[in-house]
Amino acid sequence: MSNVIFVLNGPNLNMLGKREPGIYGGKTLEAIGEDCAAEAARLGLEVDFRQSNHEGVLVDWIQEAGAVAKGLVINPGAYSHTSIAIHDAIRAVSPLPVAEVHLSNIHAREQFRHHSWVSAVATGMICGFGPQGYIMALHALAARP
Ligand code: CA2
Repeated sequence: MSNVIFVLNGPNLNMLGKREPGIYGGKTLEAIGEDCAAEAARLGLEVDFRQSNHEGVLVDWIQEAGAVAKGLVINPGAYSHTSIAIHDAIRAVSPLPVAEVHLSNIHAREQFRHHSWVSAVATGMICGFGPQGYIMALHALAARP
């Protein structure tokens, strides 16, 4: 069994730490990736940490995760609220464990962020804890058989 966890990040998350620190905090996505790699090593895992602004690329990577990974952490960004393609891709890699992560508490924000098409097909969802959510997600996946 693979010990690789794919950590996928959707649109605009490459801007983290560069704009809107009031909502998303001051940490860059690169720093979050480094923290994930360090925590994964402590858990005996490896992370493959990626970001794309393109829905189809994320679909390709979800399919790749289904073929090679132990689990998937995904922050689908705004595609959470719109993408049936990402919903279908996650469904198609079942029973791969999938942790959906959002930095912000999407339920405490605008109405249009309250619904995620990903949540119904994810194993579980963590939101509102900032970058710590990624670490929590790694622990959740590491604890699965
Ligand atoms: O809270 C999250 O992690 C989100 O997935 C972030 C998405 C947003 O559309 C979701 O509703 C919730 C947006 C990511 C955009 O990140 C930026 C970072 C800095 C500057 C501008 C955008």
